[in-house]
Formats: sequence, structure tokens, C-alpha cells
Amino acid sequence: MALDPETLDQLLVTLRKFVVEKLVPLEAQVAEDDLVPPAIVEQMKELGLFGLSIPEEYGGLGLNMEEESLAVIELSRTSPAFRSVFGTNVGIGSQGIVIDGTEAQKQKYLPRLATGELVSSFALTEPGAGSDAGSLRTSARLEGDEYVLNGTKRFITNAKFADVFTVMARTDPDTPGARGVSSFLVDRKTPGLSIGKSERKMGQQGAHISDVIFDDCRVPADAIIGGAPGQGFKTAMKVLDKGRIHLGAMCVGVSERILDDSLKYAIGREQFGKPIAEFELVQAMLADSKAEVYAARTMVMDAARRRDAGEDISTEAACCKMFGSEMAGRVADRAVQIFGGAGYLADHGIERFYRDVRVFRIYEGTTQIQQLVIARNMIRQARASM
Ligand code: COS
Repeated sequence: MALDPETLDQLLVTLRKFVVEKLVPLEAQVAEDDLVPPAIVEQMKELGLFGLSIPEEYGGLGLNMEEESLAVIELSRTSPAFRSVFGTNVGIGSQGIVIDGTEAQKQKYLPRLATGELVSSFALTEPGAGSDAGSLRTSARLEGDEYVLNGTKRFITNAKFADVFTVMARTDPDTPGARGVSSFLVDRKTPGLSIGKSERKMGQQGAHISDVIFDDCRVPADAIIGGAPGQGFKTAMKVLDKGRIHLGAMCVGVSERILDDSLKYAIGREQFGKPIAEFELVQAMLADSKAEVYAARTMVMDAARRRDAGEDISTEAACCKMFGSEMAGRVADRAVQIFGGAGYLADHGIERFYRDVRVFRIYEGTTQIQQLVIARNMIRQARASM
């Protein structure tokens, strides 16, 4: 449901204030400690951040995609590790239930995901299946009225904190591709489920990824999202379509922040007797970043509005993820150049952002997967109209 303009403005102002006053001052500490302080997580819960995209009837704020994108842009004007705390509840962790879940599944999980009482996580990737998501090997064998899960999931964001996992597993061993896959809701405490160590990463300290291991992990048959087996790959694709707009918005927010910092630095830093902002070669970098951030923001808002209008946005969402993440990489790279030596110093904000944004081009579908999705959709549509 769309908020009235005044309420939306108030929400965005509140979020910006929270980011500027509470999160930005903690960026270095979070990177150093590899942890978002629990007191901040509590404040995020109070602000309703875990339930941004969960419908109001289940206790969330019920933002539509346009509103969610605007909120995510605000919340991303700081270290991406902060967004990661609630990002899986807002995005890929909860949306399988929202989009395809049964009423009983919605009632069971959504209210507690909305408050942040439960953290959710999305477990699709495996050691042998990432881009080729349909080739996953985690198995779910039906035994009586239970499924027995076996396999390993890899690079799973928030697994360390998660209470419930959306797990894609193969229920039909005789159907090798996407059609043999089902999505399950698996509670963390289920015997046979264990979490690997937190991986050391290039950036985004404070956000955590780990393996999730299933060893004869038994779940009731009604843990399948939507109730019917064989639909899990499609659920995952629908979740990722929405997630790609969300990530596009995140790329816009963090890039706007990096560009703001670059501009302030260029105005304050003097060389040859004047601010470096007055040199045209520096201006070119600022202007290129400005135009690209603007293009990404416009693209995200357009895709979000189209989704809200009920259009199929698979192509547009992939464009948002591809262009936004590549754009963020270029903006961060120019920022290091504008900051010069200071930009290269370890633990300096700009150097950290440069490392943080690198994964945007990889997770939730690499740039190359987005290219593939876009081109395949183009060809399919063209053929259909021939
Ligand atoms: N929405 C709904 N259904 C979709 C869909 C979408 N966006 N995309 C595909 N499907 C459906 C197809 O219509 C097809 O259905 P039918 O079997 O009824 O025809 C089914 O899903 C299989 O689709 P497809 O044949 O296109 O699957 P592929 O195995 O060729 O895989 C890609 C397609 C590569 C696009 C997919 O595997 C993918 O997106 N991979 C990247 C996954 C990813 O982002 N991984 C990162 C980690 S997860 S955080």
C-alpha cells in the first residue's frame, strides 16, 4: 500500500537522521570490530526497519517497491554492513513467504520477521551451484510426512544470526534442472542443521556470511513454501527479481554518499594554490559520477514503479542490479582517485567503501548473469512478437 506523501517524507527524514546521527559515526568501529553493536540493532527494530517490505496486515510497514527503494537509498548512505543487518528480512529472506507462502506460513513467520524478533536468510548458493542456480544438489528426500535435507549451502548472508532459512533443495532427484527444486522454510534449531564459521572477506566487515550444512535435517512436508513441491526455483527467481531492484537502490544510496564525500574533499583540498574541485580533470570525474548515479536512481525508480503497477520487471530489475553495481564500482574508484594518497590509506573511509562495493557486482547474481537474463528476455520477447 502506498503511503501518503507526507508520511513518506517523514519516514525518509527519520531514516536520514538515523543514518547521519547514529550510523555514520560508527562506520570505522563496525569495520574494526566486525560487528554492528547490538544497541544499534535494537534501534533498527524500533524504527521498523526489519519490516519495511512486510505487508501491514502481518505487522510490517508494507512499503511498496517505490517506497522501499527510497528508504533503502537513505539507509545505504553509510557502510553497507548496516543494511545487511535487516536486509535479508526486507529482501531475499522474507520475500519467498510474502510472494508464494501459504497463509499459515505467513502467519507463522511474517509478524516476527517484521519486528526483527526473527532473522531470515536465503540459502540458494552451494559449493557447486551459484550462477547456475538450477543445478543445485542439496537434496530433500520425502519420508512419510517429512523431508530429509542433505547438502551444503555457501556464502549465506546472515546465516550466523538467522532463525529461519529459505532453503532451495531438490525434491525430485530424477528431474535435474530447475523443475526438481522446492523452497523450504527451515528453523535454525532443527536437528541436523549447522552453521559454518564466518568467512573472512575483502570488505563489509560487520556483515557475515557462512556455510549452512544440512545433515539428515528433517522438516515437515508443510515446510515447502506454497505447499506444492517443484515450484522452488520459480519462487527463488521471483525473490531475486525483487531483490535486484532493492540492490540497485542500495548501490544508488552508497554511491550518493561516496560522491558527496568526494565533492567535499575536492572543495576542501588545495593544490597549485586552489581547491582541486576547480581543476577540470577533477570536475570530469565528479560530473561522470553524478550523471551515473542519477541514471541509476532514475532506473531504479522506474523499475520499482513498474513492479508496483504489476508489470513483469525481470529485465528492468536485472538492468538495475547490473548498471547500479557497475556504477558503484566506478564511483568508488573515482573517489579513491580524487582523494589521492588519502584515499589509498588503510581504514580510511574511502578505501573501505571501495572494498565494500566490490561484492555488489557479484552477489545476488553477477553482472554476467544479469547480462544473460536481460539478453535472454530480449530475445524471447522479440521472437514472441515475430
Ligand atoms: N520469474 C518467474 N519464473 C522464472 C523467472 C523469473 N524471473 N526466471 C525463470 N523462471 C522460470 C522459467 O519460466 C522456467 O519455468 P518453466 O520450467 O515452467 O519453463 C524455470 O523458471 C526455469 O527457468 P530457466 O530455464 O530460465 O532456468 P535456467 O536454469 O536456464 O537459469 C538463470 C536461469 C541463469 C537466469 C538463473 O539460474 C539465475 O538467475 N541464476 C543466478 C542466480 C543468482 O542470482 N545467484 C546468486 C546467489 S543467490 S543470493
